[in-house]
Amino acid sequence: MGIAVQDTSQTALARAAALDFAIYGDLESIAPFGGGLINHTFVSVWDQAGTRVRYLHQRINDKVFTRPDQLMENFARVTAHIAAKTVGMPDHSRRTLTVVKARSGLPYTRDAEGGWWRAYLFVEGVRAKDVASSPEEARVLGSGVGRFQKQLADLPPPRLHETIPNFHNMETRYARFYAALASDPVKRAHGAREEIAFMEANEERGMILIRGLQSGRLPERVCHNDTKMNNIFLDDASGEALCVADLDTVMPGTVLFDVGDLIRTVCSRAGEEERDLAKVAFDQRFFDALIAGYCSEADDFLTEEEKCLIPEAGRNITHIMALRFLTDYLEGDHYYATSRPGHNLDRCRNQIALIQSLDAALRAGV
Ligand code: GN1
Ligand code: MG
Repeated sequence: MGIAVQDTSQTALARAAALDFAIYGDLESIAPFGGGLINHTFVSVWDQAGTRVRYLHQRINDKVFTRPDQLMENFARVTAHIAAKTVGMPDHSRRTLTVVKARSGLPYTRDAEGGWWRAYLFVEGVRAKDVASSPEEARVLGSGVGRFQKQLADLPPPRLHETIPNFHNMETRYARFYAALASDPVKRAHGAREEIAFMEANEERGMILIRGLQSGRLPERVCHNDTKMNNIFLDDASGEALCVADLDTVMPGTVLFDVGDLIRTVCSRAGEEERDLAKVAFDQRFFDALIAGYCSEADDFLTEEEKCLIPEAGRNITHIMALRFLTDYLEGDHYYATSRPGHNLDRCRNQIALIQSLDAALRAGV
C-alpha cells in the first residue's frame, strides 16, 4: 500500500515535470519504466498531430548525484559530440540519447519537491539484456563500448565534471567499508564474516587500477564508468550495439573501468541478481569474443599497459561492486534499491563467486 501511494505521487510529479519540457503534442499517458537501481524512470506517450511518440523521463537521484546541473552539462556535451559524428548515418537519432530541453531552455527542470528531471527521446526498436546469450552478442557489446570510447576520445576541453568524485576509487571505497565495519550501525557484520574476510584478503590486489591512474601509468580518458551490459542497447533488427545509455557517470577515468564492467556482466553465465551461485560462472568463450570486439574499435588508442591489464580489470570492477554491495549492506541499504532483507549481501556473494570463477580462469592463463 505504502509503495502504491508513493508511486502515484511520483507519477504525478513526473507528469507535471513532463509538461515542462519542450515536447510537441498532447500528453496521453505517463507510467513508471524499467529497473535502474539509482534513478526513477518514466515513459510518456504523446499524440503529435496523429502520430504516437514516446519519451523517457528521469528524476535524477540527487543524493547520489549532488550536482545534477553539472551532470546534465556533461550529458548534453557528450550526446551532442556523438550525434555530430553520426550525422547522415541510418538511424542517426537512435545512435545516442537525445536530450529534450525544458521550456526554460535548460536541459532539466525542477519539481515542486525540488527534484531534478530530464527528458530524452525514447529509443524505439532496441533491447537491453542482463545476460549475454552468445559469444557473438559478447563481441557486439565489446565493439559498442570500444566505439563509444573512440567517439569521445576527441571531446574538446574543458574536462568533464566528476559527477561522483572517486566513483571507482578502490582506496576511498575501502575507507568507507572499514568505517561501516567499525561502527556496524545495523549490527550486520557478524552475518557477513566470510565476505568481510574476502575483502580484507583482496585489498592490496584491488588497488591496481587506481594506483595506475594516480601514477600516470594509465592515461586518463573519457569513459562511461557504468557499462554493465543492460546499459547498452542492441538493435532489434540487426543485433548491432546501437546506443550506449545511462550517461550519468560519463567522466574522466581509465577505459579499463568500462572494459572491466563489461567483463563482469557479459562473461558471467548469470546476472548479478542470481542467488544460485552454482550458475555464476566465468565463460572464456564470451570473454575472448568480447575483447576481440572491444579491440576492433579500441586498438587505435590503447597503450600496451592498458591491453595487459584487461583481464585484471574484469576482476577489479567485480571486486569494487562486491565491496560496494557489502558496504551498503553493512550501512543499512541506503544506496541501492533493494526488494528483500539481505538483498545487497546476496549481490555481494554473487560477485565474489564470479571473482572466484574468474581467478580459476586467470590461473589457467586467460
Ligand atoms: C548502478 O544506475 P545503474 O543501475 O545502471 C550503479 C553502478 C553499479 C550497478 C550495479 C551511479 O547502476 O555503479 O555497477 O548499479 N550506478 C551508480 O547494478 O552507482
Ligand atoms: Mg546508472
